[in-house]
Amino acid sequence: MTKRIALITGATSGLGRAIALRLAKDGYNLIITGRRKDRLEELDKEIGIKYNSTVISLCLDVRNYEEVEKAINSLSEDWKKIDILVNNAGLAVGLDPIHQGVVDDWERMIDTNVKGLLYVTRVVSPGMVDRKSGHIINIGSIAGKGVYPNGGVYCATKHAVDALSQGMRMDFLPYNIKVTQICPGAVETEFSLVRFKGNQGRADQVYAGYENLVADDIAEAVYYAVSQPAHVDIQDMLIMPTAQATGNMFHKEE
Ligand code: NDP
Ligand code: 8X3
Repeated sequence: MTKRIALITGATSGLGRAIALRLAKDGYNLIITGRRKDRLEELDKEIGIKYNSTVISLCLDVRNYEEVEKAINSLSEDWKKIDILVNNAGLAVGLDPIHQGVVDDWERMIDTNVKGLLYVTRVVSPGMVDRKSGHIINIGSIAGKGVYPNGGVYCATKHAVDALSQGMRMDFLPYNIKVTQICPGAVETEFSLVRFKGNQGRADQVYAGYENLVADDIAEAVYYAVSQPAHVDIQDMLIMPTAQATGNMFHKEE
């Protein structure tokens, strides 16, 4: 039997990297993407050492439709038969009230989390429709289920992921394509370092005083979703640290 193929966006760090390793362990061949070429090369090497899985790296920025289309269309016909698309690439930039918001931060979040997800899906999904087979996993967030102060724009992008996941489920219904949204609470990755523009002290504070999730927790959830029988679609998963109730309500030990 030929191996199944999974394309993971944002595989150079955090959740995407952990998901790539988890799916490689399960025998998938992988297309890993991200902007940092050195990180893609490292991951490709690590997977080659640990698992019997073939990897193709596509260095791309999901905000650039032409780049996304060209990279995916450059794949051989066999590699274009993507079984699983994990729309993971995303980020928060800044934590400011709207009246003090940095417009460039807003553009980066909206362009990456909403338009980037759409661009990749637009290029990959027609093949799934033709084959009447496929599984799209969108990484949403607790920020797509509620809103917290100063995070309005990031939360809006993740609410958009929630809406797009529902819309995709409707549009792809006749084509036997599963759509799963996985919504994590706080996971310690490079997420907060990116949000606070390299301020390690502020990033560390996000994860201090309680037990946060780790990327492997979410990778296991992805594995669970893709391992279900053909008739089962896990539509939505909200996965939180035990010590986190909402986007901004934590029980922290002082
Ligand atoms: P990381 O910062 O560790 O990883 C983000 C990944 O996204 C990197 O691989 C990065 O790759 C990629 N990425 C960012 N911008 C682009 C772009 N323009 N083009 C291509 N790739 C891009 O954060 P996480 O792993 O935590 O984040 C992954 C997803 O999980 C995001 O969608 C985030 O919103 C979501 N999430 C995270 C939570 C958390 O607490 N950590 C909780 C809930 C959801 P590169 O820089 O190489 O391009
Ligand atoms: C990332 C988690 O709590 O910053 O989506 O919204 S949070």
